[in-house]
Amino acid sequence: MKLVLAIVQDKDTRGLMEALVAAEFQATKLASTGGFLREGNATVLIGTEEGKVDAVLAIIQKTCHVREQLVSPLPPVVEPVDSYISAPVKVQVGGAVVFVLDVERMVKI
Ligand code: 2BA
Repeated sequence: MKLVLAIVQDKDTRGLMEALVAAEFQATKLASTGGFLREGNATVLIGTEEGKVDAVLAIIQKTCHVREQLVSPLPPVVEPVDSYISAPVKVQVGGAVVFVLDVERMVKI
């Protein structure tokens, strides 16, 4: 058995969860926060058989989109804050960051 752990943007979570349930996968959504943007995202856990991992990845790819986001860099420590004009920079976020893990044992109690 495998555990697919997908970090997705909030905007894509609903579509992803609906598509997973429609394809009869079991999934759990956890609220999470990205370390770089410090914004809410979602971590979706999907436990499934090894042979179905590619189907899960295909659903994630179909429902999670790449977006550009503007970030304002923090002012450097050495310069006075009022002399620093920060230009927002663009970063690309998503579609999804996915980890596929081996599951040693799954138990429902
Ligand atoms: P964040 O950490 O908020 O990162 C959002 C986006 O900012 C990233 O998109 C990436 O394009 C950019 N970014 C991150 N760190 C950066 C840096 N030091 N310099 C410049 N740009 C940077 P994604 O790569 O699509 O990642 C989306 C979210 O997935 C991340 O949100 C984080 O929550 C998670 N993530 C990504 N890689 C991870 C990893 N290796 N381990 C755990 N979580 C990860």
